[in-house]
Amino acid sequence: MMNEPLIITCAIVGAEMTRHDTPYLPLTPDELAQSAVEAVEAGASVIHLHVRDEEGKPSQRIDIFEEVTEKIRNNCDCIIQYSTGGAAGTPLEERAAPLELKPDMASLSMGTMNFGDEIFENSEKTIITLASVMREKGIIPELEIFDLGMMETVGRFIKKDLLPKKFHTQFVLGVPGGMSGEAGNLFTLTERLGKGQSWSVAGIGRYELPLAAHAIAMGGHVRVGLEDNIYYRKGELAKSNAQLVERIVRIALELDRPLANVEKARDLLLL
Ligand code: KMH
Ligand code: ZN
Repeated sequence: MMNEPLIITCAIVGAEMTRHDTPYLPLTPDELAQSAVEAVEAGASVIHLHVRDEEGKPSQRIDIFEEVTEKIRNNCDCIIQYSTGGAAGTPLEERAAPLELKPDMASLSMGTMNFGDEIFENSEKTIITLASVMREKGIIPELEIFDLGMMETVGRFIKKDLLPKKFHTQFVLGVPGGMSGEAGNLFTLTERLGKGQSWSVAGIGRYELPLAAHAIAMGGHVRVGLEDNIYYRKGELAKSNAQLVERIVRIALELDRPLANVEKARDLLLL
């Protein structure tokens, strides 16, 4: 719906970026929590969370997820969505580990793909294992779609009752190995969705801003953040996650999309 409140998800760190790429990347539990809280204060209602270990490396350690979650919860209300993607190559048991903490939501990638020069493995067994742990623990999955074929997998899995009939999708476009972030690809993907399914788009790198603008105009939702894009504009690094969220808020308000507060976002995402 064109005037439906806009859910902004902020992907605050991811697994790929380093301090060599940008000095503004939050890494420690305190930095991650502060960056999440700032993003929520700027207008985000969902935090897509990866964490890093003491060396700044991507990690799926439960204790770090727990610490960051507690620090975020102590300072703001938001939907916390754990990554089960981890970094390319993270073993399945590690990817699933933080689900023990029963976050509100978790990401669920819907197929194997090249991810730059690595392989992001999401075999049927991997997807089914993660989906069934989420179902068992009452965690809402966000279906991460990087390529058109992954939409077909969603359909097949729903038929087999491996996924809920009503679901929320994140189209992640622009990963080398997946669909690129041209607007036409977003149109193609959204046409495949049935009525009433909610969707959001995360454009990687230079695709982040134009895809966000398209999604706002089309009635979808938006993900931004340093996981996906470290630049505010060409040649100028974003100084924070909040700065990226603030721009989306300004565009949304100009396009008459009110912002979803956390309660509304919970409602829309069926939490
Ligand atoms: N880091 C990527 C290999 C997710 O969070 O679920 C996978 C990813 C997806 O970021
Ligand atoms: Zn992620």
